Amino acid sequence: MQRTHLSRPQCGGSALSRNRNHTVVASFQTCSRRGAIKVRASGGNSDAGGGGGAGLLQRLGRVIKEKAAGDFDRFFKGTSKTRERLGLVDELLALWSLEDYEESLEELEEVLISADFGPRTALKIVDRIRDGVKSGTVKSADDTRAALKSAIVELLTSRGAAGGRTSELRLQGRPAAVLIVGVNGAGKTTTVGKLAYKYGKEGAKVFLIPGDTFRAAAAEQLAEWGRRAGATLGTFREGARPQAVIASRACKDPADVYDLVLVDTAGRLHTAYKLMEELQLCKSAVGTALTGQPDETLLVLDGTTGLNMLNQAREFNDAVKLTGLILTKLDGTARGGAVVSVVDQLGLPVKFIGVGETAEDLQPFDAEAFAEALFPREVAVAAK
Ligand SMILES: Nc1nc2c(ncn2[C@@H]2O[C@H](COP(=O)(O)OP(=O)(O)OP(=O)(O)O)[C@@H](O)[C@H]2O)c(=O)[nH]1
Ligand SMILES: [Mg+2]
Repeated sequence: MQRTHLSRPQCGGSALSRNRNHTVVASFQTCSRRGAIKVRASGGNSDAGGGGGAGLLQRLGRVIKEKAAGDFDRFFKGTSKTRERLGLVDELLALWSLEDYEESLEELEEVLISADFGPRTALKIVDRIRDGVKSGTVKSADDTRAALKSAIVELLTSRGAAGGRTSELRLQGRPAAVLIVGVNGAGKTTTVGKLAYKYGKEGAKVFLIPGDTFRAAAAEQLAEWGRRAGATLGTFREGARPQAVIASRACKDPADVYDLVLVDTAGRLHTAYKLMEELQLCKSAVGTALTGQPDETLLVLDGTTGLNMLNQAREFNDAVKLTGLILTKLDGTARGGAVVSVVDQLGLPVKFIGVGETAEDLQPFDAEAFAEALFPREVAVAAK
């Protein structure tokens, strides 16, 4: 089937201008086989659902209140790369008509694929919208946008035994144990530190196991996080193997007094067989040192990675059977669309998102806020 590719560099550009209300207006110019169009969305003081459109800041404020998701501004920014590409969705919706919805859905599928959703997940989303059109629930561009968001929320919340709307960790053991895994530089140690801070603040006594014995600076980095979070750090001999460190007595002792044991591990390529085998030993060692399996085995994914995170998740899941994901660096030029694909295809829930480098920059994952951030109703910048 012949497909028409929409891409911003070929088809248009954006411009900012001021309207009579001194509101800065973002307008995107696009071309398509249906002719050139101009999608114009202005920020004002009236509600987004009305013609004038609420200012971006107002809308953000509303979502912050509704979701209490912390610093939504950074979360919003965090989907920037994906959102940049999804800007084309606005253009598509401006052209939406029931008569040629098939064409629009094909283009929508292309846009979703280009925004890192991956072909299978993009197809699934579009199929759900098509079902809505056929059953008469999706008639207009607004309905389509709503169906798009709810398809994404559904994919993010309904898959997997551990799915559901809560991002809380399931911590039942005493102490509960959480194993943190991921590729190099994904943000594992930082996330361990943030988790230690979060649970410490909630009253838990937290013990940190430095399972990264490769990098000389790794234990010191974890020790620094331990100081910040008020957590205790396990000790180890230089050159020790990580599984031995995890299983060692130094780490066993805490079982009596600590509520939560967080195990940091060294970064490893998901394709490095030997290192993945070692990770399996680390997981068994948690069982030996503490009580059975870790309560959670969490994969830390760098949010700027794009669809390659699906391969990473698949390999780590095969090796150590993950229970959830933590998506980091959403404050940067993240490509959040890919995570929808990971959740959809592996049935793993996103537990937390990282939105910065400080101890407090960890937020519970909120699927609805995420979908809202991907598809804001309009593109506008309120005047100062
Ligand atoms: N902006 C931003 N930076 C982050 C976030 N999480 C981690 N980082 C940064 O990413 C870099 C790598 O973080 P680490 O925690 O050391 O990553 P790691 O996975 O432990 O790395 P290795 O142990 O070397 O595999 C550091 O500079 C962190 O400050 C985040 O949510 N936002
Ligand atoms: Mg590390």
